Amino acid sequence: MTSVADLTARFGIPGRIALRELADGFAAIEVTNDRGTASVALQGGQVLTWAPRGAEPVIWLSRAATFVPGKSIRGGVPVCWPWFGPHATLTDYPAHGFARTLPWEPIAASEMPDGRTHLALRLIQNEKTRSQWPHAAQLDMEIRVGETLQIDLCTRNTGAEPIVIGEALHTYFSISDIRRISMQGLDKVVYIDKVAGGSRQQQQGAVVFAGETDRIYIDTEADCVIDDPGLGRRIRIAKRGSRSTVVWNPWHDKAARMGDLGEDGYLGMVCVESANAADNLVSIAPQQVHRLTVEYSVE
Ligand code: TA6
Repeated sequence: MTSVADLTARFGIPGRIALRELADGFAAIEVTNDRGTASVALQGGQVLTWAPRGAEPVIWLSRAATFVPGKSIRGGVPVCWPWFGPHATLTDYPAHGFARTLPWEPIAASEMPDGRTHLALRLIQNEKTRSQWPHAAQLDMEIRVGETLQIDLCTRNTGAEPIVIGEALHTYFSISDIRRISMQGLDKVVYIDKVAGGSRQQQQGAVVFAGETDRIYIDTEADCVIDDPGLGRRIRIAKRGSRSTVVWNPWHDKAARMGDLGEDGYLGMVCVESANAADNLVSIAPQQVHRLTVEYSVE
């Protein structure tokens, strides 16, 4: 593991890009510019926080989140790759793949002419990941921090055979109260309802929340917009290269069993995940790159 001092020497810009140790063996990149602030954990390449300059945080991080190497962090933007959800056949493999619990290495950090900050990180794979997923692929992420947040997740097939992946940017958004928000963008879209035994339903109108919600909306490339009257704002979730949108809130009972979501933490968050899951797995030809892009903005 490269030291914070070495990383600071390579990527730090005083007062703008800093490397910080969040906990023993757990480092993060902290970005400040005139348009916004963000932080990214090297484990999982996981965005932890983002706020446009002068605005309330848009990305939610649990007050009970723990920073333990190898354990996923509750909140931010966990990267689900190279599968989404439970492994298709092997129940002892980690849910949502291994990308979010492994170290990533920073490969670039710079300030852009338009005032945003650009970061690039690469997943460091190892024998364990190759044993769990014996395919030749490279996973890079680009993050652009400003008054919007743009994340590109790039899978390059570096082998000679096609590969198939499931993936998601499993983003936790900060809201006033899950019982008071609604979300536009998925009207008439078919979804797999994981709270109703995986049955397939069709969305009617806006998505509203009155209990545990865990849905994979399929064959949709639409923007979603979270309407939050409590905070007097709308969060737009735009995406490219993603045909699934996952919507999740654990509600009270499941949250209480999770331990790292905080007392009533579920009330202040909603996951809207830009994904390729279920019917929408992605096949990548040899030497080709698949890019999943999201851009979050506040209206
Ligand atoms: O994206 C929704 C979901 O698959 C839920 O079923 C729930 O498991 C959630 O992800 C969180 O998963 P995690 O492994 O981070 O606790």
